[in-house]
Amino acid sequence: MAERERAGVDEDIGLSIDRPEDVAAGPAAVAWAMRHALGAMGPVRTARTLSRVNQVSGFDCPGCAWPDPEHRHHAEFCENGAKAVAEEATREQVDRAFFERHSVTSLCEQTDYWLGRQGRLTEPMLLDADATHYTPIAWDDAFGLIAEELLALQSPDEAAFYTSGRTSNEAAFAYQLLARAFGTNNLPDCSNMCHESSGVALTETIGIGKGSVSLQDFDEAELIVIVGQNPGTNHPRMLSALEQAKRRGARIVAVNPLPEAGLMRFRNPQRPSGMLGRGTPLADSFLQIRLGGDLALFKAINRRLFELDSQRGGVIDHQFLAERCEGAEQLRDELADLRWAQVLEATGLPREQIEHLADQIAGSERIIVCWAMGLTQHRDSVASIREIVNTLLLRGAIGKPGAGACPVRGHSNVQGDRTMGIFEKPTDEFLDGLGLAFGFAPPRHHGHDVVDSIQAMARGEVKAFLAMGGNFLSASPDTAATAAALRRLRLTVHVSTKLNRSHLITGLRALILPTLGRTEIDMQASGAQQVTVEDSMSVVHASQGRLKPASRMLLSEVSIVCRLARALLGERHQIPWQAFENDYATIRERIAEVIPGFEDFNVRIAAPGGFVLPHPPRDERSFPTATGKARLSVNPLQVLRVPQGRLLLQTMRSHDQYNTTIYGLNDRYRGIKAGRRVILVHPNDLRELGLADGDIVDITSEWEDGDRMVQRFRATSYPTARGCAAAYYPETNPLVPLGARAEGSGTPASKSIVVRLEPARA
Ligand SMILES: Nc1nc2c(c(=O)[nH]1)N[C@H]1C(S)=C(S)[C@@H](COP(=O)(O)OP(=O)(O)OC[C@H]3O[C@@H](n4cnc5c(=O)[nH]c(N)nc54)[C@H](O)[C@@H]3O)O[C@H]1N2
Ligand SMILES: Nc1nc2c(c(=O)[nH]1)N[C@H]1C(S)=C(S)[C@@H](COP(=O)(O)OP(=O)(O)OC[C@H]3O[C@@H](n4cnc5c(=O)[nH]c(N)nc54)[C@H](O)[C@@H]3O)O[C@H]1N2
Ligand SMILES: [Mo]
Repeated sequence: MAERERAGVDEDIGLSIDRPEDVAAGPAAVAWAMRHALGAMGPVRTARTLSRVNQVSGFDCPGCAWPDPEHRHHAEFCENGAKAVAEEATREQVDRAFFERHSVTSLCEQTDYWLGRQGRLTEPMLLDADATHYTPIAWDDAFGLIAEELLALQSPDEAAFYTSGRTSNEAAFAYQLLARAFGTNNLPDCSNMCHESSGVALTETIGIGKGSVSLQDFDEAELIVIVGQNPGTNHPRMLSALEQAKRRGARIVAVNPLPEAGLMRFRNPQRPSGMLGRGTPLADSFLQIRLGGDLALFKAINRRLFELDSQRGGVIDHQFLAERCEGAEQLRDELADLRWAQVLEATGLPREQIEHLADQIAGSERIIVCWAMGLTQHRDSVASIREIVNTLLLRGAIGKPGAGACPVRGHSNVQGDRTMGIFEKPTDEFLDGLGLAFGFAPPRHHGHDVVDSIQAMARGEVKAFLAMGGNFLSASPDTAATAAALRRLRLTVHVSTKLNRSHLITGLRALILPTLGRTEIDMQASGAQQVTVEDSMSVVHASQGRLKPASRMLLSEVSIVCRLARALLGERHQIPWQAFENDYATIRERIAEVIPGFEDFNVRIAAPGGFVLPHPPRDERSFPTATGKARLSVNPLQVLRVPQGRLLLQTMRSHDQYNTTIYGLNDRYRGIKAGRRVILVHPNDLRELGLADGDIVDITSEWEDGDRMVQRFRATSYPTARGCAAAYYPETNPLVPLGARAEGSGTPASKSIVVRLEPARA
């Protein structure tokens, strides 16, 4: 056991591969959820916790951003939600004695799985310059130290303030206010690595960077196309919505290089019949596309929509295009030049399959297209998403019931954090509002996103790094380059619930500031506090923790921000930090003042289920672009060519992880047990490369600035698309070059990395 948990050596001890499953959820999922929960929390805490997930008076599940249905089941959570809750509500503790026992160097030897299992952080800790161990520090001393370091910088832009997507609206609003009052827009966030491409593409085309559907639309859709998403693992509650849609007669199409179990069949654990039988088949058709082939696919579909329309009419919504959109003629002209040879090369799909999907789209009035990381983390992500918007606009499938664009977000409040101003490129409107409300002049020049921050650290231009949650080192691309950049800093600060690798690869001095999780009671001067979050469908609702905090020394995220602000800014601004900390309703009052759509915020979150933010395309088919029209766009196709003997690698999640948090070593639906160092390759590709299933290989990525390598992965024969491989993140992040980014959004292209495989060196 001890051997397996050491970094890099878990690959061949106990690792086993079975046939992938073709059905998701069902009784096994419930059993797994309970096993995780009981193991971490014990029976009483398990019952108390799981009965509160996503209930009207409980806390928002920290798992994913899928919305809550209006009619909630008694247990409105899923296997992976239960794991997320258990991870936070665990009774294990990482206290001062733990840090006395383990030096930072010895902790570096441990796997992410081991680090996560050690339990909750309990008190503030300092790693001083040249120290070997973290030692306790009082809260006020910690804030004093950060203030001293930040005030010693030559410019506020020498600091960067990262945010992960679990942070509540209240904490996020206060945090961006702190950064801007200090004087910088360096607010990189996990969105930069996640749905940034969606935000950019949607803002350019429909004028707002958020999805246009609500959960009710799933009840009315005729056709649901799921592109680049693995909901069985990452958004399990979405399967219930899909199953319901399916029973009503909706057709579901999956576009994915992998035959993911959750897309194929589903057994609903919340219905008695779901515990028996083979489950409901979900996808009616499965297009096993090559990595990065989606732009070509949707271009071909759009071309066919124009062709069908000229043949028989009634396919293109001409009235909608004439009244509300622009750019349709240019699109038609450009698509006329599209060559099938290129489309087939890029997608690897048979022409009939593409035409069949186009025909389904042409024949359905109410169409939803859903997507996630399979679409956003490629060089041409923004172009691909714009092309999907073209499809929807051509069919008039936006701003009407049962239709629209559905980027399914990841972190439970990643969308809300952006709404609150966690953004390195704020609009002038937002800054005007902020300046007016708080009587200061916010900085106007744009800040660094994630990759820009790393590059600025490497150049010595950013010297201090603060993180509100997350695991910046392990989530970012190019692990070695990111580690080297972080090590150059004067100070790294992490507000965290659990230990992770970012606490170990630090600047000259480092602080860990432990915080309350969403499940816990947040008691302040005015009483127990609520916070709010926004889901993937723009619904804002309250969340209130019910568990006793893991330690008496924890502060809430809001308290940490407010106390740091007072230490850092003193009387420089008239921002009522003390009042904010005492009563979060006062923060919501100011949010209502600054951010459109939050009028009467405190009143409206009292309503069960919360309220929906305005979304002009969804609500009234109006498009807040510069011209007031929705924009069809021309997106040139440049097929990504993979040299002979190389594969295109995607880095993805297993069923037993939450981003960089590893819950366990199994990926049940894909048949992988007791190990994560695997690379999934098509059997014919393995053969052509002269490799066999079970061979241990080193993986090398090839990029213009040189090679990068990770060692000792088990080559595994798997039914993925030809020429494409898959392996888990974060183990393979060292392969993703900092320079490999999506055009237009800057998102790391972590799902299309050119690699070669070689038998592992002994
Ligand atoms: N349990 C659990 N839940 C989570 C998370 C977690 O780690 N664990 N993470 C959360 C977060 S932050 C996010 S962003 C979401 C992520 O949710 P997903 O996007 O579902 O996550 P990934 O595992 O990255 O899966 C990407 C999917 O896209 C497919 N894909 C990859 N490349 C392509 C391509 O080029 N074209 C097409 N059509 N498909 C492609 C892959 O085969 C895979 O099925 O989940 C959230 N929910
Ligand atoms: N190669 C590759 N890289 C990727 C991706 C990929 O698919 N492939 N996906 C990208 C995506 S989509 C995302 S969103 C990022 C994720 O990037 P991050 O959001 O930075 O990473 P997480 O692993 O979600 O962060 C986990 C840590 O958050 C802390 N935490 C948990 N809950 C709380 C809380 O309530 N408050 C606070 N303050 N801290 C908390 C814990 O200490 C835990 O260790 O990774 C990106 N990186
Ligand atoms: Mo994400």
